[in-house]
Amino acid sequence: MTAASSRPRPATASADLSEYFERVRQQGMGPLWKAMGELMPTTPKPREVPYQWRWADIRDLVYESSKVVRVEDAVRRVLMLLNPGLPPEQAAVTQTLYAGIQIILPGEVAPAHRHTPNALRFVMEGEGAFTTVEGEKTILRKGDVVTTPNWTWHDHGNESKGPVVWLDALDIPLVNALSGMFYEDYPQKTHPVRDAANSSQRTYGRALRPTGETRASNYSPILNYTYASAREALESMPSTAWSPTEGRVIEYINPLTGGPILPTMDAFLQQVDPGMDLKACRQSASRIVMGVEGEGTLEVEDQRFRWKPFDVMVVPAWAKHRVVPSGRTPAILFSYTNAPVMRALSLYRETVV
Ligand code: GTQ
Repeated sequence: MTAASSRPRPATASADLSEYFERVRQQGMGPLWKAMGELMPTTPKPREVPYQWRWADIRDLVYESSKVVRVEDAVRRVLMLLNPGLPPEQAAVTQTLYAGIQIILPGEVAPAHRHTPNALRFVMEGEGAFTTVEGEKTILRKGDVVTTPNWTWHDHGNESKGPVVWLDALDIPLVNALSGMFYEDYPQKTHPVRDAANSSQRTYGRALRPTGETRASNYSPILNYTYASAREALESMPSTAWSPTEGRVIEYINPLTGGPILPTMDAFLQQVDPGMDLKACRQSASRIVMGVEGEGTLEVEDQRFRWKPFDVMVVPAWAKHRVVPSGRTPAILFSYTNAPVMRALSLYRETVV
């Protein structure tokens, strides 16, 4: 007997292991060697796909929702933007992010509740709705960005004469992936207004803060970042501060830390002037982009999304992308990403392509 013949026979590629794999599977196990390539690709392979929802289509269906369901029954009258690459029950626009379009009619109140997901809102249409968060009320104007951090009471209402529509950006799929979801209804329809309207904007939104303030929470103390101030910052940004990949871009920051507006999501307003020729890049964060003014093309890998105001688009994690403006006025875009989470876990990378 040779030494070689006493060793177990090595499995060859051609050996039929299906009966073995079946017994492995029945015992709740699996062979890593069959899964390795899928589990550990050399670069991120997200399941979300590049996608575009056109405002013209969103708008019709969202307005129709206000006829088919009452806000008291819906709690939030929202159409979710569901990425076709992901299971619809995850409510996911990317693997970690959520996007929805909410409509609130004159006289309506979306009842008070709180939950562990963080939320950001970008007002798309109408003027004069309000959001109250932890006792501070703010009146919403087009383009305003409003924060609703983890576990803060919030209700929305509309005391104006017309419908108001906004984008809801939340981290629902991330929170559910981590089994961190908690939710509570407030016992009344609205919760009490304690502070003066927009007090947080006036206190913290001017490079000032209360003396002795030592709080540095991981979310911004500012409830409403007005569109007028964000647009002004873009317009006045010195050219030395422009980005080769994004043009003029400002981040909505937490003034207490200089960091992102919320611990799980950052948010940006971008201006790409006519003729700006940007470089494409990849980022390991996934990004939701919404056109706000002007028009252009968002290139994502080999797709070209021609966009108009309030179209919503998905840039999957690590997808090569860039904005190409068209027309004679600047292209303005709002976007949000999951980069704060990626950075906190040392998973964030970016590269110019
Ligand atoms: O306005 O509180 O789109 O709780 C999804 C969940 C909006 C909200 C959404 C929410 C809200």
